[in-house]
Amino acid sequence: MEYWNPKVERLSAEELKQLQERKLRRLVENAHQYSSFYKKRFAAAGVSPHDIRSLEDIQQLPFTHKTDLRDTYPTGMFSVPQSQIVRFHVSSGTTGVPTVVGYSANDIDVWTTCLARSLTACGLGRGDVVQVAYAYGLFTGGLGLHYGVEEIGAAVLPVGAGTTTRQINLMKDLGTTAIACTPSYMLHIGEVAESMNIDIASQTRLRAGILGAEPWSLESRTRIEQNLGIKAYDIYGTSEMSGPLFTECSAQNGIHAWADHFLIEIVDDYGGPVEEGEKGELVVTTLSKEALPLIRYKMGDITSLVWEECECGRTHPRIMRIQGRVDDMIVVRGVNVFPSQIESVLMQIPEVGDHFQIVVDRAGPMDVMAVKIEVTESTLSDRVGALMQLEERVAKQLRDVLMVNAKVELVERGTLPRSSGKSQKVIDLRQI
Ligand code: DLL
Repeated sequence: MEYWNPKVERLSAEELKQLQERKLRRLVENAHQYSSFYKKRFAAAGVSPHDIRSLEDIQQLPFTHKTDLRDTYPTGMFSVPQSQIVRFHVSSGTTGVPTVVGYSANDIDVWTTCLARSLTACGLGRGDVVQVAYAYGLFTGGLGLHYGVEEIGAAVLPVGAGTTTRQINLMKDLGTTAIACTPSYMLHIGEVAESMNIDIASQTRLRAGILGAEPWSLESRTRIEQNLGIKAYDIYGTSEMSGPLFTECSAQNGIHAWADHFLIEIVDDYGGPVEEGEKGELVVTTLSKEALPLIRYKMGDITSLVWEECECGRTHPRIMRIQGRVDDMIVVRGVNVFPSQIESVLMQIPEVGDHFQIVVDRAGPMDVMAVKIEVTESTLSDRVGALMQLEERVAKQLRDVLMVNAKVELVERGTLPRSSGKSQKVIDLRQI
């Protein structure tokens, strides 16, 4: 079993918690001293740095949110002078004001170290060729992974997002052994390779996918692994935390969250702690970030956390597969529906292709939900009766899980939009 830093990756839970406690106290003192934003926040909540002695005391601190970053756009939450900033990343701002993340030189080092540990846990190292197919630029995926791959001494192939045919040719010609991209783009690369008569499993050296930046189900993972003959590792991170940071290890049973740099809490709808292993919202406190420290930042992602030692020997807590976002939830006729539930059902049905889209609209006072699914040409050329049976079967399986009716529409493979980045699975026409 290979580790990047065996000593740190195998500290006991007790040692890690002590380290977190020390770093938390320092973080809160610094934030109070150097950040006018946090100083005001602490005052409004009636809490002073002296109140924070133990890890449990974190519950006295107020939460922070994406809206805080937007309200203080562009750099109002930064805690260091401009002269210490060595890089910016900026979110796309599709839902309003963009969020700007600044990095000190040390922030970049910590980010790269975390990724070096993670990529090593995915079995990568010297001799590997890692194709980075996340977008380079303001998005954190491309540059983040780029430096992580260089750190472990592997060769980086910085293709960036898109140019799918070229991705496949380069993968073949340069002997790519791992690719980093979104799971939906991985599926798309698979289908384009097929149309080029290239069998990724037998005609390339690809053996690992470092896939994340969007929710994906275990069933999608199985499809990707079987179709492409690779191991598909989940990678998690957000621009506010730095970018992509944590991955699964060879056990593929949860994402190792490096606890010496990040303190993760899972909270319920009311902000209270949940029991270990219970589902809730992920809340992050950055223990090492200098330029933009986050204290109890509500990430919006739904998951659970376990502290048990992993079979790989790493002791840091694991974030279990992200189930969706609190703001992803669609309410259809009063019933809460998560796109990830739909994906899970669809990906278990062999006739259903890899791409689907959920369209929610209003018919008079009623919400209606349609699920468009791609099927192969050979399925579409089946008898009308057989097609109707398939639609009914899918609709029934969806209803059993969602408790609400969905109209199922079969469409030809290649009809639904493809993305080289995060895919948009839900179109909610009620909001337009
Ligand atoms: O997506 C950073 C990243 C780049 C992660 C490359 C992984 C790989 P943001 O654009 O800020 O940052 O989006 C962060 O994406 O809050 C989740 O909702 C979602 N997300 C990221 N990774 C996963 C994952 C990057 N493995 C938001 N599973 C997060 C599910 C994920 N959702």
